[in-house]
Amino acid sequence: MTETTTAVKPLQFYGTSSPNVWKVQLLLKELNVPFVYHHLDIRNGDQYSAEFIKVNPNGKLPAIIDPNIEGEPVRVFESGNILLYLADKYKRFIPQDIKGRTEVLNWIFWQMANLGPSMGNLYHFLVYAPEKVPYGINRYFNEVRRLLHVLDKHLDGKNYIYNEQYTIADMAIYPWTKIISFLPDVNPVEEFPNVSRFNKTIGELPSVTEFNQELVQFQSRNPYKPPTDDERKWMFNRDGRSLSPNNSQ
Ligand SMILES: N[C@@H](CCC(=O)N[C@@H](CS)C(=O)NCC(=O)O)C(=O)O
Repeated sequence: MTETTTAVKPLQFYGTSSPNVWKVQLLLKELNVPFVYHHLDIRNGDQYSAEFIKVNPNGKLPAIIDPNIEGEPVRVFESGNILLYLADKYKRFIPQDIKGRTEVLNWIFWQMANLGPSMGNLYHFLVYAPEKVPYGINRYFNEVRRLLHVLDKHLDGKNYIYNEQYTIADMAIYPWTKIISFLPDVNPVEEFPNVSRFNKTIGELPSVTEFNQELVQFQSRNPYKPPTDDERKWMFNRDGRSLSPNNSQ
């Protein structure tokens, strides 16, 4: 009798250093599945290469390709969808009952549609905008503050987003609570005690501790530098009419 074994092929994982990518890194650490990481330089237009646009037509990170599926490999983009795809595939970090699953998805959609975009826009107006625009800063600051109060109330008496277990909802939200210290004039521990406790609890999980250590090492090798004028064009001034001329084929 002959025995056939199907070797597991590595996932192709496209990322850069950013909270949306960290979510997937947190899940992959727990799942322990093989993957090949492709670091894209978003300051120089890698996200608009013809090759990457086939993986994510929206030109954003993270994205993955899973070759371990019947037929053609499957592409997955949008960080929340990647978390959901992998959690469903491995039946881990997502409740298997519809009520639990729905509550986890409530918070993933909430993060994807609210906390992530508003924090991203606030960061843009505070750090990247060439001139300080008080209207933009105030608009996003108020919204981020409101959202963090929503989260703080939800986390009252809880360690995790859902049912005292580590799920993909925690993985979606933690990368954003990890960076709330950039908010001006806010003492997170005083104003958002439950969010701060959640941030500490998740940050102390063994896989997350390991992730954070690797991130500190990466950040010390790649310290923040303000983008140059050319880099700003790739990051903020694309109008969707062309791909990257440097990477088009
Ligand atoms: N909703 C998307 C947002 C993805 C996103 O904005 N990614 C950023 C990094 S955090 C990016 O790729 N930026 C490159 C660009 O905007 O050109 C997700 O959650 O995957």
